[in-house]
Amino acid sequence: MQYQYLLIPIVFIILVLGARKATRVKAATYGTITSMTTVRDGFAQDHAHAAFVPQSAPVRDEPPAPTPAERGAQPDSSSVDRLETAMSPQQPPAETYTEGQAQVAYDAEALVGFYQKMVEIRLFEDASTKAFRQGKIGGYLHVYSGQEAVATGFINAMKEGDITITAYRDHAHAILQGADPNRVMAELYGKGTGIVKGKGGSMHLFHTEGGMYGGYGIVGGHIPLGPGMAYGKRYQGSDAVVQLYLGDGSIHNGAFHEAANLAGLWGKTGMCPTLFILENNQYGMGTSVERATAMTDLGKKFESYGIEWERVDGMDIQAVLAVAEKAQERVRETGKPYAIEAFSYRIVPHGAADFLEQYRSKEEIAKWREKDPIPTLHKQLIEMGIAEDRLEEIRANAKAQADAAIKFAEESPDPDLSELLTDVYADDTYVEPAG
Ligand SMILES: Cc1ncc(C[n+]2csc(CCOP(=O)(O)OP(=O)(O)O)c2C)c(N)n1
Ligand SMILES: [Mg+2]
Repeated sequence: MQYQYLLIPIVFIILVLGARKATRVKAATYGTITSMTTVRDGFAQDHAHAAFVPQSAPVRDEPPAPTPAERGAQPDSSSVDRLETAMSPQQPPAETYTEGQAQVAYDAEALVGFYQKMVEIRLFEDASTKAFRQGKIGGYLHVYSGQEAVATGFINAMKEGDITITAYRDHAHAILQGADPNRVMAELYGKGTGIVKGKGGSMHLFHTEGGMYGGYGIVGGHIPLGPGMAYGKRYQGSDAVVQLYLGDGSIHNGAFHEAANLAGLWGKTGMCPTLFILENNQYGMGTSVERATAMTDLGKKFESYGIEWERVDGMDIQAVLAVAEKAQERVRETGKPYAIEAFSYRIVPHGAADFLEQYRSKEEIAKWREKDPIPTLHKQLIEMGIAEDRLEEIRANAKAQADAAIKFAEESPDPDLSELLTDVYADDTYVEPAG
């Protein structure tokens, strides 16, 4: 009978162990969704999925593939293979534009200009990341480091009246389209001098004077706006082209499929001049392309909507420049949508608040860093005979520009309180609240 007293501690231990397990599953589930997780990415994913598996799931004959949790902390090894395949010589090299009269030839001087743009963006991003980590920038911050060649190459192909629209990794697009870096930085700081008066922050930049129509934080949410604007422009008799940037993570969103379907359809009558620029940087937060879709050839998804596409090495500015020029003019001429899958990589974590990257290996990051578009172009320019000193001066000027932007942002005033109720409705429809 004296054993009955042992029951109390035994029951207590069972309850504690059970509660600990439940907490881990719950934390892991939320971890996948928010990325604010201390649990391993793979562990989080498994439990998030497990939470939605119906109880009556059919029994499979074949043994299931090992889950990321079973693989331990090792990242998906196929991510390194993917890099090899994507960049292998079998990939069709980007063509040089030779159609019609327009020959795109980038001599060393022109390339120095593109080098300067990319360095300015990189150092702006470095400065903003530092300020974010010092707690000076609120909200959230996603930088474009590693992907500079994509926007630099495509925005170069724009003509007066053309438009871009992108997601939240948008600082480069605004600067490349002529926004003042000081005012872009002030926007990140939420200051009244920011390009949208401190009301948008990092993810919602707008610079319509240069044709930049956002800056959107909801993944996939901006995609339908692209074909809509393109249709609107053609309807008004304009020959403008809309560049619609989207990430590999957003292509699985329903909004993409509805928008691509309409774009293909409207394109049949030449009414949808949209250039889809799929920035395939291999990951949507911590989820690799392999773990997001069974059909990983992302460009092919456009085919189901009658949209032609091609792939470019998005780490190679010269390749992007050539493809962009050709694609932009093709879309302008035909009024039909066209898609480019730009294979690229962010050499930094998803957001400036992220430090631990358990979903990709150091080896993989190191391999992609070898493809970093800035040192790559630097090397090419030296080989073309550009003096090292000149490139160093460009770097020093870009650093000074980024430092000046930080100073401007820090010295700028907060938005005036009177701005609280402005820009909520279009001015001509605004009605004073009663009373
Ligand atoms: C509708 C929606 N779902 C989830 C998120 C959280 N989220 C923010 S970024 C991101 C990944 C998107 O990846 P991708 O489109 O590849 O863009 P990248 O960050 O690689 O530039 C997710 C899931 C969100 N912002 N909006
Ligand atoms: Mg991505």
